[in-house]
Amino acid sequence: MGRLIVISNRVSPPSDVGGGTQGGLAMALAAALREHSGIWFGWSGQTTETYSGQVGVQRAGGVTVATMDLEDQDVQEYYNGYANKTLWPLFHHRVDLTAYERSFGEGYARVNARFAETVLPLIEEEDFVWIHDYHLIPLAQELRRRGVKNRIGFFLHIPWPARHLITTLPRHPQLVEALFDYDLVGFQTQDSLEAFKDYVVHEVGGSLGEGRTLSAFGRTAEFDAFPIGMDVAEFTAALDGETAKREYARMQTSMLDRQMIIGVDRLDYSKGLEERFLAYEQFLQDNPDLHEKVFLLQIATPSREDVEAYQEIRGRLDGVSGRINGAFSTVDWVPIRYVNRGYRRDQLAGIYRAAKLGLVTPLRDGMNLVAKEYVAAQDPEDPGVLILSRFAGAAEQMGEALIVNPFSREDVSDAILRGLAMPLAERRRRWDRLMADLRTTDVSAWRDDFVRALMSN
Ligand code: GDG
Repeated sequence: MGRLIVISNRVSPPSDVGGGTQGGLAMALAAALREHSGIWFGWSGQTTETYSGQVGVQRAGGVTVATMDLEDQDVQEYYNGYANKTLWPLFHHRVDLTAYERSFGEGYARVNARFAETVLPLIEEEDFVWIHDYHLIPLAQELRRRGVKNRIGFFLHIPWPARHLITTLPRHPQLVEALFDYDLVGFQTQDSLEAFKDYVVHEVGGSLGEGRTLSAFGRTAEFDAFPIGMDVAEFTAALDGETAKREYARMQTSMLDRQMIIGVDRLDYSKGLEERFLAYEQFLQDNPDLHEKVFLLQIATPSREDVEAYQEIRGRLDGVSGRINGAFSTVDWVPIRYVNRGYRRDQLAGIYRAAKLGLVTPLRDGMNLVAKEYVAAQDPEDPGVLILSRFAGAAEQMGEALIVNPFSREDVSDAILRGLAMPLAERRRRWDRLMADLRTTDVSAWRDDFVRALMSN
């Protein structure tokens, strides 16, 4: 059997992941590669004055990691530009934040061609290639142009947008056509799969075929939903470790018998943090008797700080949290503990466990692994309650959470009240079902399902 070659924008050697602060994608890929011999290829995160095409190779945790550097201009146009100022906001339905500049599109095409050129000598005849996320949609097309005949799969970690929104993107048919150079394309949810089919059928005259197949642009490929899971075993082990226990005890001491509500997110406008703070303010207004009895700990790790929209949301969150704390705090109670730094994964595990409620309210999210981690961290005898946005991909699987509309302050405020008051028997019943599903649909199941489908033809 051929090797698995995973390609993503950035790579994170698996050995770093345990204590690191990587996002969901890195965690999932590290887990996927732990069991498959193969190569993980991507951008090193470094820039050079002129592109050299040199590959740095390193062995880490049983995986061969190969990286290349990019030029400053590449990072501006491809990464900060087309990926994070055009595709990310558009795919998260933020047309108002979506910037289209010709140079971004050119940079995106150029860097995808560079990825293809650089990885090409590493691909052997029997290998399977698995490409990840919106940064690299045209990569299969670039590899095919260079004669690659291997099976190539693609997984989109973020949502596929509704038809009328993707059509606001200049040259949208070219972007979609590039997906038909893959053998298999995976989305997080049925919702994304349906939106994609809607586009293919109604916008470019494509058709639905047998099983997973879709035909358009004179080609046929397979498309399906493969909801990503978390690494339950790794997380449970972290939870049993000294660090998690120490962090749990530290939180208990600092809580002073108050109930903690937890939010953990990359500081990103798609995560609905401002709306969450406002909903929590509504809850404080609606429930004066609960003042000093609860607090919200929001951990928001800075992200993509070179992009203006991220600087703006950070400024707004400072303002809103400061205003709420100014209005409601007492001498020994602050309603929002707002923290702009990352924590080790095992610390996070202990913090999640100490929280009575997990508040996960993105405005739109491919999956959202924090929702899953919160559930996995709970004490089976006395589990907390997950409040989950209907617009997170995770809501398709996690119906036993309290599902809310993150745009409605009343709805979220009511769910907080309901969660705090939920009887133990109901909490256990909901948690048991959520946890059983987390185990059967964990990250290994996700990887195996995708890789099996990619390898069979
Ligand atoms: C993309 C999609 C999809 C967060 N703060 C810290 C920290 N984290 C970890 C969490 C979790 C991960 O980052 C975040 O994953 P999410 O899934 O919530 O979100 P994205 O980063 O936006 O990921 C998303 C995912 O890809 C996978 O396909 O679910 O929809 O947007 O694991 O725990 N980790 C540590 N310290 C922190 O401070 N160690």
